[in-house]
Amino acid sequence: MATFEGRFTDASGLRIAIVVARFNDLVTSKLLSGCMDCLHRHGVDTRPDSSQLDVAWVPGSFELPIVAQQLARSGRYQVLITLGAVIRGDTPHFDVVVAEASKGIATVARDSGVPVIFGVLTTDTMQQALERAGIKSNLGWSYGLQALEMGSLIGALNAAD
Ligand code: INI
Repeated sequence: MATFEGRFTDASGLRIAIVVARFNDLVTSKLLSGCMDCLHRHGVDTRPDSSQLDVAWVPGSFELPIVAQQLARSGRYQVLITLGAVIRGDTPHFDVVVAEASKGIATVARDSGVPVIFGVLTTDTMQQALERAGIKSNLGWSYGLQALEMGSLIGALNAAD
């Protein structure tokens, strides 16, 4: 019997890309800093000249999948993280953006075999989003952990093939 699990240590072999939406930047920039803090504390080189970590900015969550797709196809990364914040407010646009972002991100992961962490907050209000991006907890930290786990897990599965 083989048991496969991801690791949270020895992240030196992982190359990671983060795709961040500028829309609701007040929230997404906090998710990004929480995520980078987590990666840094687990041994990932997060310095500006790092060859282990790249960051790409897109206009909104709707654009996350196309950029994630290009990064996944490049073959340079073992795991991708997408960060966005879609806030319902009064707009029906919410449902369209959330549906396209979530379907698109899942499709990129399945088609490429590169795990893509879904770090898109979907909330009714800005207050709820901020609570998840630093006021109470910072889910960016969790997305960083999930990236380490999935990147190393898929690596272990590939090595066993
Ligand atoms: N993009 C978001 O990331 N969050 C939102 O809450 C949002 N709302 O509400 O409209 C949003 N819209 C922009 C969208 O993601 C695209 O960038 C835009 O439609 C251009 O394609």
